Amino acid sequence: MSISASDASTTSSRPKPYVFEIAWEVANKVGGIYTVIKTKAAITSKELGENFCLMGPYNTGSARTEVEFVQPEAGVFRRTLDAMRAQGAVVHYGRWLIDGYPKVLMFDIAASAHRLAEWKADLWETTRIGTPADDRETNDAVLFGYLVSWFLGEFRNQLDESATVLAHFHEWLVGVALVLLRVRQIRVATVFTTHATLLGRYLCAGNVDFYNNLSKFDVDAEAGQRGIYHRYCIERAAAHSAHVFTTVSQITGDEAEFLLKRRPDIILPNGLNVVKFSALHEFQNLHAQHKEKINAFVRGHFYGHYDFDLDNTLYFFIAGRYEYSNKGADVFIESLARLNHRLKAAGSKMTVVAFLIMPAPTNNFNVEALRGQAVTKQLSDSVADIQKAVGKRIFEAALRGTMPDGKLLLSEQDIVQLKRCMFALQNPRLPPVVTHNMVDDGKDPILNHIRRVRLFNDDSDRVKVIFHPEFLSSTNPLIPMDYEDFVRGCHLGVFPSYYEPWGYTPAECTVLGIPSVTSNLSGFGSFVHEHVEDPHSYGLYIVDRRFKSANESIDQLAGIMFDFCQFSRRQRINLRNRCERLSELLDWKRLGLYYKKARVLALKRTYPEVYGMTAHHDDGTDEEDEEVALFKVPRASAPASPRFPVLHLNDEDEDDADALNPEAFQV
Ligand code: G6P
Ligand code: 1S3
Repeated sequence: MSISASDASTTSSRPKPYVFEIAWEVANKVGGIYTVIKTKAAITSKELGENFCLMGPYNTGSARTEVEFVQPEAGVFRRTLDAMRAQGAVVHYGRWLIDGYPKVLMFDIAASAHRLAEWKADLWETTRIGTPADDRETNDAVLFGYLVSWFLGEFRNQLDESATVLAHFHEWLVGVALVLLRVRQIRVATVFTTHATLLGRYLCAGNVDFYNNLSKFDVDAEAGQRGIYHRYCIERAAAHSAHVFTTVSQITGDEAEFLLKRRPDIILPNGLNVVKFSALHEFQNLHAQHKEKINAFVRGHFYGHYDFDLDNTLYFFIAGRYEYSNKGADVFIESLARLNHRLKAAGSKMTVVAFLIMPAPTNNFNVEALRGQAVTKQLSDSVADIQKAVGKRIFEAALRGTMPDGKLLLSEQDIVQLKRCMFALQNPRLPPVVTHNMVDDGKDPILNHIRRVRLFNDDSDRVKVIFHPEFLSSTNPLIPMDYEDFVRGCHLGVFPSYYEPWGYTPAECTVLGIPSVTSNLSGFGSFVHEHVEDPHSYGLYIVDRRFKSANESIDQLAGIMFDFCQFSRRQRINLRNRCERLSELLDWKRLGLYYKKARVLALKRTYPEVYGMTAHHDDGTDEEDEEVALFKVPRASAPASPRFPVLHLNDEDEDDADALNPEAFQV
């Protein structure tokens, strides 16, 4: 079976619905939901055209730079906005400047703040969801919810009966509007996607054996103890009110079933907007180019201790929201310590520089980190000057027909200048493990872990660590690179998450052709396990954090990294080629079909007279479930097989099957 065009949300006989997608992260980068919305916009715009519109809060600087605000043309959008504006609501309309150029509506929460008490009272009266006075985030969620439901109610009124409208809500923060639509019986089909559950995130971060106790939690009590009962109520009400409830992975689906008490109707895996190069060597060249930029940073950072060979150095990294244990930073650091020990014991010539990129409160860059870059730059500038002077001397001598005397090429002044630079490069202190001054250095979990395992960047260490507590950007004075370029320049992304509904970071590595480690507790890891026959052969390693003890998982990860260090350059190049080939699996062109399915189901449940009734099977599944494709990518190096008609992975590159023995890194 394959995903077929027949499950599109519209056929020629059905009207094209108006589709709204609502999220806090529309034109507002906070985390992974921004990536979902932004990367998916192109295919959804292509499918729905002018009937597609995104909605988010207008409370960020980013909206002002990402959105081109205009007045809507005459029509239903204009009429709805006019009606709302006449009553004092401030709603901005425009186009989000991303692929697909979608319509966007941004609701000014602050401009309606005077109605907070009135709306909170109404929420209590109509839904019995009580919200405390001092929770700013919830207050904003209520204001936004009332504005969005107001808009959708008005929009519906402006249309004639035969028109259909669907609203797709992402995460609890925008859930209030969904609940209100149902309470007010406004005829709009609704989909709710939870990208993580509130309780799941809190419980996991708190040292709980989460997955073995999922069915046993007293959810109300747990939410109450954490002071999030009201938020939990909004989330649970939205999940239950939606015509179609979805999560981003099976593992979060299980979590939702126990914590929100509703099983998702459909799983919507997260995709990416995959841009393929016409020739494979192009992305390999990019790796080399960007690695050179990381090399430049490393030379500076390790000044005075730069006694390792960059040709035998590998760059590993973890990146993401700073959730120390949820994102697996704890397991990563512990495994690095074991890797260090194993590399030393094996007398390895390889050096690993491990980056941790997770934003935390800081007071800017630390002097030591800046000094390293400054003295290295000074040396490089001086060498460039001397080079010019020496060149001139050689030229002059040759012009006069004499061979330049090698000993006289460097003037006394050059030698003094060089010596001054070299003295400045002496560094009695070890290279810093963190690039910034942390606001709470003594309590920072990553720093404390680094201290505990004593990974202090000693000369004898084969594993060096650099904690960069700020997201990367090309304007950064230390590592002037955007995140994507940094990933391209690295060798291995390491994301051994404990709580990770999806996990974009390893998926992004795959699309960029960089091998990575994920865990079987991440939605992405489970997705790969289900759809790829031998993920290791594609440079996608899955650490078992579900059925192994923490100690065993750490050992497993240290083993994966150790084996990776044994690869030759040729093998790494092959692995990158294979990895990049998997990107097709993650393309929205494929995964966007699950979104269509969710919409079809919601439309059928809301407008059965237009879209037909849904047949419910005895096992609770709907007829649409049959249309979902089951495809499996064969093990790398096997020829493309007719058994897998959906995904065609041809071995048409220069991949040398024998050069890479997957058994070499079997764990
Ligand atoms: C790319 C480039 C090669 C380069 C290699 C380095 O494949 O095309 O020219 O030698 O990267 O790979 P490495 O894994 O050693 O960083
Ligand atoms: C969530 O963001 P997070 O990093 O807080 O949503 C992302 C998009 O669905 C998902 O990739 C991630 O696992 C979740 O945790």
